[in-house]
Amino acid sequence: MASTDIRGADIVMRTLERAGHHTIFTLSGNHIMSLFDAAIDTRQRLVHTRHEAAAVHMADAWGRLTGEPGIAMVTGGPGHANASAALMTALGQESPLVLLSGHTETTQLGRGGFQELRQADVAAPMAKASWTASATATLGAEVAKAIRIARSGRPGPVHLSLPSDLLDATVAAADVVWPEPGAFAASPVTLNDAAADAILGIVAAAQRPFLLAGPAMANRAGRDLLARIEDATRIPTAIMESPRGFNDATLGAFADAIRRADLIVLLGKALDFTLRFGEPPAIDAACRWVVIDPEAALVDRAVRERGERVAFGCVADTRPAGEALIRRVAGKRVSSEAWYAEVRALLTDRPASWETLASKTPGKLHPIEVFRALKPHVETHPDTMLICDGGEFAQWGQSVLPVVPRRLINGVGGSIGSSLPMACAARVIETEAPVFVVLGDGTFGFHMVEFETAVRCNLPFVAVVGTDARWNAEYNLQMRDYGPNRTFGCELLSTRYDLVVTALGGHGELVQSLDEMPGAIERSLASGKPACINVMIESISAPVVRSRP
Ligand SMILES: Cc1ncc(C[n+]2csc(CCOP(=O)(O)OP(=O)(O)O)c2C)c(N)n1
Ligand SMILES: [Mg+2]
Repeated sequence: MASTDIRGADIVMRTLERAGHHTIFTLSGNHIMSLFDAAIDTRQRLVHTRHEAAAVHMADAWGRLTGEPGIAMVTGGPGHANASAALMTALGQESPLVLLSGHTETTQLGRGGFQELRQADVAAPMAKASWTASATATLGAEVAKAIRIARSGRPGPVHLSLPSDLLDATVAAADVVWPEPGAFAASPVTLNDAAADAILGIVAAAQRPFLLAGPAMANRAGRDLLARIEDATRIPTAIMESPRGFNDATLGAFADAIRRADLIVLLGKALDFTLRFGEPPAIDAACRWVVIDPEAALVDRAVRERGERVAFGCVADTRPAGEALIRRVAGKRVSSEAWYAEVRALLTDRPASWETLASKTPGKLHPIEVFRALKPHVETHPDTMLICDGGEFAQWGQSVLPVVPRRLINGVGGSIGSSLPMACAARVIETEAPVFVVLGDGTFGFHMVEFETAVRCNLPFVAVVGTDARWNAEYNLQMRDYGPNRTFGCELLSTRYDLVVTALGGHGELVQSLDEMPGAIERSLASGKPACINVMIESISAPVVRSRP
């Protein structure tokens, strides 16, 4: 090897470094050991996990919290298949990430190569783009392209497979196609002044406009932008990021607000099942729509669904479009203060009867009691991270705990189980403020061994598990749809998850009465370790809020 030659794996690592990516969530495997070797010579931090899906969930959390694509790196075949499962959550939550998967050598393709799999095809339906690199010299350019696509338009996951022979091969340094700095950057599509003025004119003509944003806005920058849109226009806004749609416990009596709207502005929010496809009676048949979306296909879809009710549709990226609306409204009043106040009251509405809810079962807490105890700790620090995951228990959390700017939920993809890996990534990003996870006992099982990752990498967080010994969300579906005599296959054990965490080197607490909660939280935070507070709870269905009569 001439001294001016460079190995494919080094091209990949140096490219990530050039792009400012210094943290990689990974799990080792034959096809990517050259990348591990190359990482030694760069400033890359490898956070290595216990399951490839966990690595992708960590990259997903990174993408949502930083706005920059998280990087996951896994081996080929089964490693890639494990990892791919987690892409759906990132796709649903519009989270930018790049999954780099090792891959059978190109010389073995079609010959029954080791762990040979059509990897790009596996990931394709769950990614914005998915392909296999084709040459060593252009590996850097391909990585840059993956990063650029992940951040462009509607953010999301991108997959790139890296055949191991291309990573091992060397090429003359002069032949390497290094990406220009601009190759990593997205080119935002802005909303022009004429379009912004037209939209504001339509809003001004409406009596009860309502602006809805999608998951990509469920972060500090997005929430800040929506608050500024509300200040400037007085159009009420909401982020729809839950598969429960109108019944998202965070949004209070949302169903009663949206039903009254005569104009809905979709700012990067897909018209989909969460909006009941915009159909009556959930939404007024006469309601008009404005659709601003980064993807032409989604504007077209909305027009197909709502026909001539779509008063205006255009392709633009969400954030620049929001900024354009603020700039162009320039102090003019386009929405009524009374309607704004009415919607805000509905969204923050919680039944008065909740104040007196309490456990009726000795040895168990009502979910609301758990979150009342946790609430002051979530509110203490302005940078607190809160991650909610699972079925009924977490829904109580989402309705009682404040929507802190850095809150993650599993999201529109409707998958449970990502929260423990996400807490690890959250702690990599945030070294001071508390990181809390609230999750069900069934959900806890998906990735509980990531507590070992958290202990090993010194990533403390506090996970509050509601143990009702049941997949309660599904049990509730059985009760509703098939009747109390037809519940089946949803029972679990009251497992000592706190002892599991202790065995993995973390801090464990068992809580069976309300008075044990404050001490358990305080000791968990003070332990400085990844902690699990295992709370025995009554099995209670999730709250659904409707406005009071
Ligand atoms: C990956 C995945 N598998 C299964 C489901 C279906 N599912 C949704 S909620 C739920 C039950 C969750 O149980 P648990 O975490 O114990 O919370 P609980 O409802 O009991 O509070 C299940 C099985 C899902 N959404 N995602
Ligand atoms: Mg449960």
